[in-house]
Amino acid sequence: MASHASRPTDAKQRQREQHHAADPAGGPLTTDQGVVVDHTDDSLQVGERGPTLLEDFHFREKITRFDHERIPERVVHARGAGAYGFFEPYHSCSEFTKAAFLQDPSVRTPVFVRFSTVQGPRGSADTVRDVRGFATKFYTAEGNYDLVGNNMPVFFIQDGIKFPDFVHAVKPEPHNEIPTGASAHDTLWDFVSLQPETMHMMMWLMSDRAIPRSYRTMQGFGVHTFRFVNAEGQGTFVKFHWKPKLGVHSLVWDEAQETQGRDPDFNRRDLWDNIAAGNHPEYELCVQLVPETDEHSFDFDLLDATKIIPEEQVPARPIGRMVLDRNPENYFAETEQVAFHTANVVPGIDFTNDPLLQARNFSYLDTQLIRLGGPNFAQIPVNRPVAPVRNNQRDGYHQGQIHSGTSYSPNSLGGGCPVHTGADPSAFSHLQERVDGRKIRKRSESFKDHYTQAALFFLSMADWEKQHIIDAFRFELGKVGSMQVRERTVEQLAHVHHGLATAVAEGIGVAPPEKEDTPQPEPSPALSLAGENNRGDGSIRTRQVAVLVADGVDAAQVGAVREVLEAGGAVVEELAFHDGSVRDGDGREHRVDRALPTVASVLYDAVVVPGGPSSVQELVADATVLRFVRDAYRHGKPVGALGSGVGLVAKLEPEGLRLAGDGDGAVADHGVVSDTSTGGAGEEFLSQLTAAVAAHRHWDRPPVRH
Ligand code: HDD
Repeated sequence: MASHASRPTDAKQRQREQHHAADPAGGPLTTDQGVVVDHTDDSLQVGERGPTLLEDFHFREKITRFDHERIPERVVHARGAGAYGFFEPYHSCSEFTKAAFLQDPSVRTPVFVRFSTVQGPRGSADTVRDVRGFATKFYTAEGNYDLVGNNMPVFFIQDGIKFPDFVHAVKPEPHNEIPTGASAHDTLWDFVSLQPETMHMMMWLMSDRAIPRSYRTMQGFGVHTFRFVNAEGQGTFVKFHWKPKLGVHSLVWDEAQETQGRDPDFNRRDLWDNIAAGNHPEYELCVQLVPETDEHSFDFDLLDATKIIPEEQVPARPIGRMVLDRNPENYFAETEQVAFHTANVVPGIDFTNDPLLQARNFSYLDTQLIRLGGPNFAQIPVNRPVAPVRNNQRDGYHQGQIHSGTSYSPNSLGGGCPVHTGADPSAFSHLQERVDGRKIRKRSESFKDHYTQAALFFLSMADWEKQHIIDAFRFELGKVGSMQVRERTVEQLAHVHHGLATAVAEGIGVAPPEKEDTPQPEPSPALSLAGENNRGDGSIRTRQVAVLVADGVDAAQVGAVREVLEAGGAVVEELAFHDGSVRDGDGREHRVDRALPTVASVLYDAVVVPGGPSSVQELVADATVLRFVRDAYRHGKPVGALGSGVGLVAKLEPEGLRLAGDGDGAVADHGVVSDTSTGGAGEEFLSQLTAAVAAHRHWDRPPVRH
C-alpha cells in the first residue's frame, strides 16, 4: 500500500475484481432503451468514407449522454473525497439528548463522510492552504443527521449574509480566474483587512492546520454552538469535535507546494489507499457541553461562530467513535452527488440562534436544488435515509417514486395517511425557546471582540508553529499587489499581537506598527499541534517510510528495518533508480517497490539509507538522492542511516545537516538516527528509528543552507 501508488495495489485489484463480478451490466451493450447494440466503434455512415447518418440513434444517444455528464460543481467545497463507515456511541447520552443514534453502544449507525477543500474547483490540487470541509451524514433510524463541519473550529464571518462577500473575495479573481486553490491574492486580503471579525479564522488559516498531512490526521469541528435536547425537553448547548486516533499532523508549506505538483491527489489518494488496505481511519466524537443556565457566563458569545470555547474551560468529552471502512464505488454517484444540509437534524439535536447557522439552514437546500437539478435529490442512493419516508411531496424533476393514492392532508380517501397526530414522542419538535425583540439589522455588542481569541490562538502555539504562521502571513501578503491592503492587514494584526505584526511587516516591506496594548489571554495548550492531546496514540501506524537502495545494498539491514517498521504498522517502500529488482551485497536478486523518478521525498514521512558500500556509492553520485534526503531533513522528517549509508547523509553536513556524534552504537539527534557499525540494524537503532518516526516531525533542527 502506498499513498502515491500509480499502479494498482493488491487491495485495489481485489476490489476491482469483486466489483466486476458483481456488475449487473455483465451482458451485451445496450442503448438506454435496452436495445442490444451490435457495434460501438464506428458511426453509421454512407459507405466507408461517407457522411454520418442522423438515423444512427446509438451514436446520437451516446454523444448526447456524454455532453450532459457534468453538473454544476459546488459553489464552495467543490473538490472532495468521500468514504463510508459507521458511528457507534461509547455510552448512552440520554442525560443530554434523546437522539436515538447516541443511546446504545451496540447500535452502529452507517455514515458517509466527505472531506473537501473550499476555494479551488473540482480539479484543483489537494495540498493547498485552505480550510478543509469535514461533512458527515449519519443515516440514523430516525432520519438523516448531517454534521457539516470544517477542520477549524471557527469561521471567517459572524453572519451568513456576509458569506457571498467572503466567498467572492477568496475565490479566484473574476477578470483572470487566478489564483486556483489559493488565498494569497488581493481581493481576499482586502476583505480581511476591512472585516476584522475574520482575524481569528485567519490565524488558523495561516497555521499548519490549513495544510493537513492527511484527512486521517485532521480534526473536525461542528463550529457552531448547537443544542442537545433530552426526552424531558431540556436543552444543553453543545459543540462537536472529531479527534483523529492517529493524532493531528500537518505538512510544511514548502512541502505542501511541491506536493501539489508531485501528486495533486495526495490527500484523496491517501484516504482511498488506506481504506482499501484496511487501515481504516478512526475519529472520536467529542462534545463540549454547556448548561443553558451558563449561556452568558463566558467573555464571548456562544452564538458567535468566530469563537471557540477553550477546552481547558469546558472539556471535550468523548461520546463515540467513527470508523471509515469503505470506499465509494463511483465518485460521481456518491461523492459528487451527496447533498449535506445543516438543517438535516434528528430529534434530540436542535439549532441555536447563531446567525451564521441560521443562514446555512437556508443555503444548503437551496444550493442542492440547482446543483442536483430539482427537488428529488434525497432519492439519490447516497442521500436516501434508511428511515422510511412518507409525505405528500410529489413530482418534480427526476422523480423516482411511483406514488399512488392521495397527496394532501387532511384526507379521508387515503385513510388519513400519512398520519401526523402531533402526539408522537419520537417526532421532531422544535425546542420551545422564548424569543422576542425588535426587527433590526444590527450585530450584537457581544460579538464585537475580534482580537482576544486571535491572540489566544497565537499565544498557544509552540515556537515553530508561531514561525510557520509568520511565514504564512509573509507569503500570502507578499503576493498581494496593493500596498494599502498589506498595510491595513498589518494594522489589524497589530491589534492581535505586536510581535507577530512586526515580524510580518518586516517581511512584506511595510512599516512596523506602533506598539499598542494587545490582549493577553491565558494560552490554551489544546490548540497547539505540539500539545499532548493532539499527538494521537503515539504509534507509527500508516507512516510512509522510503528506503533508498541500489545494487550492492545490505539486504539484512533492509529486512530488519522493514520488519520492525511494518510490525508497528508503518508502510515501507524500497526505492531504486529503476523498477523491478537490484542485486544485494551477496549478488542475490532483491525486489524493490518503486522507481525513484516516479516519486519524491515530499510523498513520504521518513527516509532510511541502509548500508552496502557499492549501493551507497551509486546513490550518493545522484543529485536526486541527495535532494531526497535533504528535503526530508528540511521538512523535519526522520532520517535513518546505517553503515556506509551514514556517509551519504554526512554529505549534507556542510550544508548544516546535523548528525549525532561518531561512535559505534546507534545515535540520534533531532530525528536523525544513525549507526556506523558494519553489522546489521541493531535493536537500539531500530527502537530509536521507531521513536523518531512516531514523533512524526522534528522541528527544532538546525536549518540546512542549499
Ligand atoms: Fe458551507 C458547502 C462547511 C458556512 C453555504 N459548507 C459546505 C461544505 C462544508 C461546509 C464542509 C461541503 C459539504 C460537502 O462535502 O458536500 N460552511 C461550512 C462551515 C461553515 C459554513 C463549517 C461555517 C461554520 N456555508 C456557510 C455559510 C453558507 C454556506 C455561512 C451560506 C450562507 N456551504 C454553503 C453552500 C454549500 C456549502 C453554498 C456549497 C455546496 C453545498 O453547500 O452543498 O450551501
